[in-house]
Amino acid sequence: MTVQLERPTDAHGLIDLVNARVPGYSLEAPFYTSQEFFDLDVDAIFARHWIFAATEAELPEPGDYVTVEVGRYSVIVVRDDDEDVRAFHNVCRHRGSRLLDEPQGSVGNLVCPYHHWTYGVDGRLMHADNQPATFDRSCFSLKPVHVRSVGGLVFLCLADDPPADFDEVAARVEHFLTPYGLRQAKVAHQVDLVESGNWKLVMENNRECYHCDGHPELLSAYFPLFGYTAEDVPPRLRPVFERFTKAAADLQTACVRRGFPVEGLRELDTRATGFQLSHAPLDGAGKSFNTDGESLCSRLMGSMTTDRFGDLSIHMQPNSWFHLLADHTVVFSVLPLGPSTTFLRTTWLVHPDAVEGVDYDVATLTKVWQATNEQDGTLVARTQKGVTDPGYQPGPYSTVEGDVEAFVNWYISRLAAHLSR
Ligand code: 3BY
Ligand code: FES
Repeated sequence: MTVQLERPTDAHGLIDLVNARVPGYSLEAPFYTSQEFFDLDVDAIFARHWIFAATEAELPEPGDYVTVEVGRYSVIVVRDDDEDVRAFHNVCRHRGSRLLDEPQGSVGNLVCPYHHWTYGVDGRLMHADNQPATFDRSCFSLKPVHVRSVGGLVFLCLADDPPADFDEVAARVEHFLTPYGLRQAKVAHQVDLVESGNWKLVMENNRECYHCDGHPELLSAYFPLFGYTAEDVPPRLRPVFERFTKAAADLQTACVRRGFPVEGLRELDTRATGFQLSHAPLDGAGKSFNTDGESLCSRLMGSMTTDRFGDLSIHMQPNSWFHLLADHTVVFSVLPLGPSTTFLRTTWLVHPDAVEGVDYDVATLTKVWQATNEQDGTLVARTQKGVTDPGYQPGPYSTVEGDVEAFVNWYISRLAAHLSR
């Protein structure tokens, strides 16, 4: 007898809510609060698109690994003996046991704790006890997950057929990353936060500086003009805009002198791998995310030849953003844990020869973004409470929330494409 599997019905009206989305307004509450949308987000967004998972700096030696939890998926990202980065489902090919429990570590081989099937770090099954003569080990390698390093930033894609535009995006972005030497960088510090909000609220909050008054530490170095055009700048920010204009001209000169590209890229909602890249000056001394804009690490990144090279920022859909400075880089990855809980990992990278306590101090290096993350976490938690309240009604975006809207447009278009398959 053949069992006929039915297509799942849309019992919760997800399709209607996606189709009814009003452009220019925040999303209806269920997008942020319901288990059904959480499950859809994992299936349609996180399991289908390229997501930022880790940095190569977290895997300096063969056998070094991190595990990445994405909804029901667990993925092992590991450096193999040829020093390539590989990714595998964290599932034994025998009877399915989870292989690795730790978020990071180092292994010679991957040994299943249950019946000790043993895999190489290239995923090949090397040993399994008590098998019949007909057993073919080559048929039971770990299931691979697509993985790509873009200048030292490691992305994975759980789909069988990943979005094909990633190669083009990777090539365009890598060109900017090369001088920062991220493939050789070292991790100076890493902080994990569990935020009390839906992952989209975390991303939306990152995509605007409308709220940047809430970030006093960040504002000592960061010009709060993200998303503004000259016409949007309110009177209170005019002096800031004047400083910015002068610093931007200096940065352009520094780029031209070094043959560094000066153009920005903004393709946030026009492609499967939505992304944006912009290079902006910093305030004060203009060097780093420090209280006065001064350097935080005396050893510069990669092949940097000036300590004053602004902030090369990259924002990617669905789950990451990056700030590359002359003296360090800070990277952020967002992973959904539940409808109202989200994992935010922040990693600070420095030159591999930078010495802690000599060239940099971890507390000082991380102060601005630790404070900013805490402040953002509070804003996200407040918003989660608000969107869960029956009194919530979607509200309109301001003129300086264009990247929030681009994120939501991208998200809705990806859900719509997934649901119409
Ligand atoms: O980290 C960022 O890129 C964003 C931009 C504006 C607010 N936040 C600082
Ligand atoms: Fe892994 Fe049996 S489930 S060896």
